[in-house]
Amino acid sequence: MYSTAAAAAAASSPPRRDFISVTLSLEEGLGPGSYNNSKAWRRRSCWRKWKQLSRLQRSVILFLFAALAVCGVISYTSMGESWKSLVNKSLDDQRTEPDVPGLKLANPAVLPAPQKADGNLGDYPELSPQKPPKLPYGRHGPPSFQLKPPQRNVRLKTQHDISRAVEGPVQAEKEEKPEKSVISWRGAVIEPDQSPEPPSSKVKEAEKPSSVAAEGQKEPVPINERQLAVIEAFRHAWRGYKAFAWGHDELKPLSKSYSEWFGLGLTLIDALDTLWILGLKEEFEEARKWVANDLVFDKNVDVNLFESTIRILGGLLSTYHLSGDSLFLEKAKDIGNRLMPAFRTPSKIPYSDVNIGRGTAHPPRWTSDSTVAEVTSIQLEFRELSRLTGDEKFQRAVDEVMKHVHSLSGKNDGLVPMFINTNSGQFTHMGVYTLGARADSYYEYLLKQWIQGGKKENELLEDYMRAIEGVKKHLLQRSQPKKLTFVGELAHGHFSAKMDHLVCFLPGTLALGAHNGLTADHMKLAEALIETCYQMYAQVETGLSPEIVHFNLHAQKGQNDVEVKPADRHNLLRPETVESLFYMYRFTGDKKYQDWGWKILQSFNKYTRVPTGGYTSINNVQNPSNPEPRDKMESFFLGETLKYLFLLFSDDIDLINLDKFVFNTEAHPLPIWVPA
Ligand code: DMJ
Repeated sequence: MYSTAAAAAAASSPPRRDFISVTLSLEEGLGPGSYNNSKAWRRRSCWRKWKQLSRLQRSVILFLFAALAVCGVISYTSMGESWKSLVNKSLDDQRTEPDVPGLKLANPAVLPAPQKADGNLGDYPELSPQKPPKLPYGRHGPPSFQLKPPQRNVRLKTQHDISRAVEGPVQAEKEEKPEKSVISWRGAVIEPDQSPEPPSSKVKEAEKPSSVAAEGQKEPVPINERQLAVIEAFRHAWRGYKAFAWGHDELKPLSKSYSEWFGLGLTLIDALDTLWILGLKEEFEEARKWVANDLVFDKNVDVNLFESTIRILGGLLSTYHLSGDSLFLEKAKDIGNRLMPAFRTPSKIPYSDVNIGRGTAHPPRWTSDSTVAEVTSIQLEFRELSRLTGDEKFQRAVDEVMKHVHSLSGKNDGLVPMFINTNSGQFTHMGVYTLGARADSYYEYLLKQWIQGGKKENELLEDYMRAIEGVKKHLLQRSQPKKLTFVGELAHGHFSAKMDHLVCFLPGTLALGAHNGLTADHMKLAEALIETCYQMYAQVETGLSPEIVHFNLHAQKGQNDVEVKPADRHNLLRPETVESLFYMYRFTGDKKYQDWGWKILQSFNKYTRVPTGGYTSINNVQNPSNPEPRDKMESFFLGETLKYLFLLFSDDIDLINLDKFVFNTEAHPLPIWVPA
């Protein structure tokens, strides 16, 4: 049934205007007594009415429907876009303005140098800032990290974005009224005194790395030929270690055996994060298995507190950060706890040795002194362990050492003697000042702790700045004939033109300080010193540096700047020069530093490589026809030397970004704490 109005309309069939069909429907629906709203009736009725329309009317209606549908789709899409941009905007508002430092001048060097977040969030896994711990490090607290797993096997020949550590967005620090200022490398006036309070040693809540994230989206950075050469060298060294020394401390590549120092698989642990950074997945997995199944610290063995901290604790912590694998944190906690008895001394200055099975500690047999560098170069690791575990005792113990040393008399313009007594807490063997063995990493850790803690611990910075002034005043000299700037030693007022290879950490540290906003002079000095360190290789017959050199202060015909004494002409495959080359290249982009590193690698390959696997220390860098192999590959060759070479040859500043990581003195990268 349908209404009379509809019938009339159908009968006359005049050309209709578009609205007619609507009118019909209304009449139908509202017609008294004619109401039938069954589905079938409605379908029939509509169909009839449709049929009654002219072709033109139908076309117009269809056109209108089509137009409506198109409008609907368009407005839906644009709403989606504006919704997305709204959401993005609000996310952007929450995060720091992206600012990736360029390779050449990576940081404009203004204090407080911001802890830069990479601008391209797409590079990283989802950023998930973590809950800031309560008051562990002063007002700002430690940073949150999100870290990537190795995402390639090296065979792919890409750097991908393995080991690129990511922290949550970082807020630029608040500007505060300067009290003291320093002129930065780039000429800006900087303000080191960011916080009136030193960080609290109270750690109440544990900090964890973020879970391992998904594949990164950034274009992989291809591995270049030089990096491949480092990987090849590493594999060669690893092959020897695996075949003849697996699970032992050091490889003896000539005798195809091993030596033990602590009996804790030192080389394997030292090499874990290098394996990760080089992208050697299979080897990493194998090594991980050994750590999981065979690494046991419950052993009646004496270990050196410093060496086991920088190599084992440092290596485990950095591997934990890079891989996100809690196995490494568990092991780090275990060794950290076992090292704590070292601090039970009358002065709280730790003993040099700890029995990690018995929980006892003692100084060396012949003295109750500890080495200054040793007791002041365990801080980065113990502080990080506190941050991760929430257990304040680790940080408290090492902070106390630093505070104590800060307040001690007996320094010479910031330069420290080499020994400190564990009973009295006083410096001993006064009057000898060096940046070499027994003092070196004291200076390195002053700066690095300051960086690690977010540049707030002013005493550390003050001590560092004062010490560098002390170096300039007492230890810097120039050699003849090439006028190389070098760091000598001072013994009871007498200058000695002797420089350990160990001192070659200094250019890198100075450059790192300049990058973090310290004075421009430091960068200039770094440039001069790295030239000298390179000459310690270049002026020697094998192209490898001896352990110690003496510089000529007076020009003599036909003489080099560098002199080597018979007792000092060994080379232990040490890292310090390539370490500094890495920093210099990162901060200046000057390719000469890569070229120098390349020459050094070639010399290592020529004179220290053992054909059956591994590399060896040598006794005589001055005799290319017989460098006298020593039959020992130190763990730091894999932990440091090859790692720094690999990083030196990389143009990817995110491959261990120096605004996010600080390397411990064994080249294990630890996160920089970022204000929460
Ligand atoms: C490493 O164990 C560390 O770099 C330490 O700071 C100094 N000695 C060796 C490398 O030379």
